[in-house]
Amino acid sequence: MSKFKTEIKLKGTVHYEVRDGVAVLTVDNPPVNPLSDGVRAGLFEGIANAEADTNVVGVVVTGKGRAFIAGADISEFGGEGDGHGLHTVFKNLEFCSKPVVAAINGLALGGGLETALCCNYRIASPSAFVGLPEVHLGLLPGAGGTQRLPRLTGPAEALKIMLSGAHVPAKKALSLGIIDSISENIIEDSIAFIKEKAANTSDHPLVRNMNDKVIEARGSENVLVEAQAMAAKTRKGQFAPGQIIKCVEAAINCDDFDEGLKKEAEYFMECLLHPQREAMIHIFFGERAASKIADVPKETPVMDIKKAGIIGSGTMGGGIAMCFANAGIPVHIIDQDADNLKRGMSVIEKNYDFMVGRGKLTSEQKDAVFGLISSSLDYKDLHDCDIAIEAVYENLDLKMDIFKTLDKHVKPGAILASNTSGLDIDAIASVTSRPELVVGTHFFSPANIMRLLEVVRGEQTSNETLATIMSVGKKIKKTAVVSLNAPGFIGNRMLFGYTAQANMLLLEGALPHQVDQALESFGLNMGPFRMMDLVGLDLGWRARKLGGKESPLHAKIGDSLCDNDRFGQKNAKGYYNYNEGSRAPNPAPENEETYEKISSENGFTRRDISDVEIVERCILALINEGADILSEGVAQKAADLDVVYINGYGFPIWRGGPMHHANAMGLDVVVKKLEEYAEKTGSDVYKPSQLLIKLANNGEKLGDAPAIEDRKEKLNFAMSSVANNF
Ligand code: 3H9
Repeated sequence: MSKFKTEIKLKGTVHYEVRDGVAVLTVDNPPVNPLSDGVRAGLFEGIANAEADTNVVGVVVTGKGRAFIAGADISEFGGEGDGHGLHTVFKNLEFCSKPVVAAINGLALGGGLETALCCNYRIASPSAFVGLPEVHLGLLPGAGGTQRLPRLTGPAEALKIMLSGAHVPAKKALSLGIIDSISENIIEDSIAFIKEKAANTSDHPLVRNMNDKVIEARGSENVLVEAQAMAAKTRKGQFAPGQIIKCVEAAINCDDFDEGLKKEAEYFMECLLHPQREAMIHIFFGERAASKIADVPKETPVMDIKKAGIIGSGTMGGGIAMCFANAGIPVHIIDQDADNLKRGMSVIEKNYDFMVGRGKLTSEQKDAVFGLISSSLDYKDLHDCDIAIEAVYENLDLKMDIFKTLDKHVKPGAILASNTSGLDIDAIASVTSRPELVVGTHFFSPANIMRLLEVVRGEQTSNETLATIMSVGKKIKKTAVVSLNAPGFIGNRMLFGYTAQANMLLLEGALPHQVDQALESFGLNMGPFRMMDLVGLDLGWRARKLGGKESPLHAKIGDSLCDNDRFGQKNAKGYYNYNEGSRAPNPAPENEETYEKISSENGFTRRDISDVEIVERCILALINEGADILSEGVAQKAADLDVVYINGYGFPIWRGGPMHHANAMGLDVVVKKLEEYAEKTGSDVYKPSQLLIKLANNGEKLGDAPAIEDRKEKLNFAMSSVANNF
């Protein structure tokens, strides 16, 4: 094999080899072969070489390793030039005078599938996946994908693929006409195939000329209307989906293929320049960076987790067990109560049955995955687990008792994890003989669905334990983010200020549905009052009653609703009313008397509050608390907070998370607005974080946590600025 020599250091390369009269171009840009500058240059030269070599009759394009090509190089977007040369490369590939087959050995995504669509033929290995996932990045397939895919699958299927961003398995891709065949022996078969084609025909198909399916869709609006409905439902607030639909409209209606390509390029550029693109790519890299811990070396050994144990068969325990089983890891659940355990196991089975009903699993797959979950009432049965995760309700004494018992029964060297949303991991670790193996794993409910996993690093948690948990997180398909051990960790601590402000707005004169609508229009999945109703208003109320504590100002209305037996969705009445079996909120005008009474008892004259004020006050509370979390070093970097908020709390991905949103607003503007609200409300919540002031003064942005010596104070659980609120 020979490598192209280039003078400037380019990223990635393409190996060129002639085998049996066929030029084999192998993209090599680990780990997933994006179309970086070196790959584009390599493809360009490779095609030119194949054209020039009279011994070559055809070309195979393939990828080295697990991917064919994972798309354009995302790190190049927003830099200088956007993938210079890609269109030229594709043109040369498409109009190569020798037939070309894409040997899709693995993932062919975005520009990767678009490469394959420029080839005359496509053969995939059985484990390959294809897809156009650009929508996840605020983009559209901008290298011909929106024009070529509809010509193969028909516009309706192409729109589904592009709007969902789904990875389509080879078998389905074959049935949709995206690929021509599947082969176990992909390189050899592709070489033989293209040789045979070169020998027997000069008429090699080009996707651009396959017009039947787009012409068939002409004159009917149905396909586009359905796509718009799908986008409105699944991608609320996003810019790219509408652009994708406009591209497919062009594919359907333009007689000239190149005219459609021109429109695609125009709509692509609008996406590229749109702030949503920057926000979504920030999250793409933020999610990947979150799993890398600055002071844990890359080469830290990772333990082999072959079996997991779960303590507690409630909603959380069951959901966590499903995550492990879904990843093929056997899991044993224990509970102290036989009825609870029976109920828990039957809920898990029902969840799997539901998936079978929806066609997401076959019954054989269900049997296999459910078969990985065993259960019993005895701690001793956890003896051979490599990790035991406690998932009982939030009570420090109870958790400490459980950890003492786990320490006795679970084999030495195994990790002991607590699924806590805010309790002190160091206190829990202190009762064991292995504090270095104790870690917090805060899953979000429903744990089998929600992607976020907050990993809580105790004072003594070892690097090996952390590295193992981050790797397990990836295996069970979670986005793991590390938090230091501090009250509320990252997510719930930020949430605290946000919901407290929503409650203050209620005291000052807003109504729950107004606050919810304003924040949902901003892009949140669910407004704070709907969320509080879902979680249950009685949790804090009960804790305060037990502790004989008075309601803090922001909790007075919620506590009063609880005094009147309004606990939220669980008993069909809270800030809203609910019909039996429905989660849809209905207005509760009967609450208004309570709001007025409590406002006036606490010296508030209720006033009209604008939607702008609602959004600013709630989101600024998030941002300001986030900046404190960062300045204390609880999170490693601002992007971690964004990843937490998007994956665990329904913050819109297209705004890039609260900290990215702050950077986009400009930190000087953020500080000014905080000062205005501090003055207007008299609340400390809006006293700008020192970190924000410093960064704003220096014209900088929120990024990595400050160096330890610059942090506000040496962190410990009790000293953290919000310790008293939890
Ligand atoms: C596009 O194609 C636009 C065109 O239509 C038009 C252009 C004009 N570029 O996720 P992982 C890195 S837009 C650069 O941990 P996995 C990633 O950052 C693109 N880098 O592995 C990570 O780096 P690090 C359309 C990329 O196995 C490493 O590779 N394509 C790219 O869990 C491993 O990634 C997409 O949207 C890239 N395209 O998942 C696909 N892809 O190790 C985006 C990955 O330093 N990629 N990296 O942290 C993915 O969805 C997943 O990475 C993939 C592998 C499924 C491929």
